[in-house]
Amino acid sequence: TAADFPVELSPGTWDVLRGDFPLLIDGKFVSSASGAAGVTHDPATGAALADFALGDAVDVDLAVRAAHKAFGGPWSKLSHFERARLLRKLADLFEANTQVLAELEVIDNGMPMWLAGLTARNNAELFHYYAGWAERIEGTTTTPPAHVLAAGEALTYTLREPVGVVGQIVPWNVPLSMACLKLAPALAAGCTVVLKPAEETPLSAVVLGRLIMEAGFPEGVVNIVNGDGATAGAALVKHPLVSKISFTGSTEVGKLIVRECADDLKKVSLELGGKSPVIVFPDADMAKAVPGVAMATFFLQGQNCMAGTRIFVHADIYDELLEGMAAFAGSMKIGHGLHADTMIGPLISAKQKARVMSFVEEAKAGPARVVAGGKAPEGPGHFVEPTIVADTTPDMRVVREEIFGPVMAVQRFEGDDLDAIAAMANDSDFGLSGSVWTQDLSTAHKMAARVRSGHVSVNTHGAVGANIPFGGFKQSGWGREFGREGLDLYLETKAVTVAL
Ligand code: TXE
Repeated sequence: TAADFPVELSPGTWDVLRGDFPLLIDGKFVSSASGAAGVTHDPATGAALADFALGDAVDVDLAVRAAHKAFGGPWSKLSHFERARLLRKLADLFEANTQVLAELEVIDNGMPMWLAGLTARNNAELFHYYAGWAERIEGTTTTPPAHVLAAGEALTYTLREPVGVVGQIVPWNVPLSMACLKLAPALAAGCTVVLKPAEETPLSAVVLGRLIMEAGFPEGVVNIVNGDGATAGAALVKHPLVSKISFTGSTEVGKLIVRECADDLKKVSLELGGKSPVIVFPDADMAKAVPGVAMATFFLQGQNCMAGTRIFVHADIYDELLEGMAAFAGSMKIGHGLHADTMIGPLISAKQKARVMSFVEEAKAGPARVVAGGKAPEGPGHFVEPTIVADTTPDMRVVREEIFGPVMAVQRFEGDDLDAIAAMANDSDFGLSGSVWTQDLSTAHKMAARVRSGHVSVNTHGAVGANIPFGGFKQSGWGREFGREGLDLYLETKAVTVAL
């Protein structure tokens, strides 16, 4: 009811909330075969939001078979241009439904409204962007070596063909964006999809499914099965008719998926955890570095794979930066994401809050110092204060492990040996993102080259978008999403040689 929310939801959101949250299989919105349903909650209040159909292996099998049939059906007869037109129609529908999609993300995931609005608009842009790539999928021509076929007597060309049925498994931290950034390139490439959203955040994917059908995608091209990871997710990974798995989530489950996919050598792309370095040099513009570095960690409550959580600060500015960031963290408004001025929303669950607080309590025991935050306001919402742990050392758990919460670990460095600084920053199993803060052009580019991560920012952190390839070095993943490389994940190259 309206009393469950601190701010009035738009009528469109109420229409969605008062409806059903079914599965989308073969173009139809259906209950799960078992009749099972899950309940999703607002992480800011604990209030139950909606029941949703909870799929399992039976539903996944139906969805995969529908996707397989569609792959060989009318979908494969559409030209690249027709696929692009459908993607553009979907982008327009996203734009028309931005408010509803943003509100659903806020109440199901907890993110602040300003961020949900931004991601809803980014998703529309993403569909436009990959519509452009759909129109530009093209191969090359060449001739085979003369000792294979005589010069002038042969021709080789390449075809770029869709991989097939793709299983896409996404997490709860930015639910709709994760789904869209996987769907858009797969559809542009001509694949068909079974999407499994995270069980914590099932709502926006159901609206996404309705918009996909409204845009006119043929039935079975996109199937959406909400369900648990260990049942629906695992069944999708194992299904023999699935040609590729694209996964975003924990490193642990990523490794499990790789092992499962080894059996039938499915293609796999992975976007996993991070523990990204932020390196602040003594000449950094402090007015920008203070909020910029703080937000590198606290953006999305730190439930962000790109989060910059290992902060290396030169001794000359260590105290000044710490003081500035502590004041910034203390000023961040914590609350329900629907409030316009909320900067820090709740974490996704009580479990995640407990996990994050275990790192904070360990840090409080010393020898590091907690200089901001460090507390979790009493429930029912899963809030944790933005927390800064200073004087950390490389071996501490708070420095080594992905926390996925608003907890920053700060270390001091001295000198100007860029190789030594890079070695410190690269001392991690992960390599997803990172940033360098300096006004010296040479330092900036030299450090960008030395940091072993898929994305490095200078004087900002984690600025990604539809056209910027994104993915991990080391244990942060396989492959790059976004940009042209994001499309390549869903295409096979076939060479055709013709003896003339
Ligand atoms: O992830 P899981 P969880 C990290 C972050 C977080 C931790 C745990 O550190 O604290 O992971 O989060 C599905 N077969 N990231 O437990 O379990 C699951 O249903 C197939 C980083 O939520 O990996 C969901 O859809 N699928 C990250 C998705 O995997 C399975 C984002 C992610 O859940 C499965 C999220 C299985 N056996 C967490 N088990 C990032 N890179 O952004 C689970 N799933």
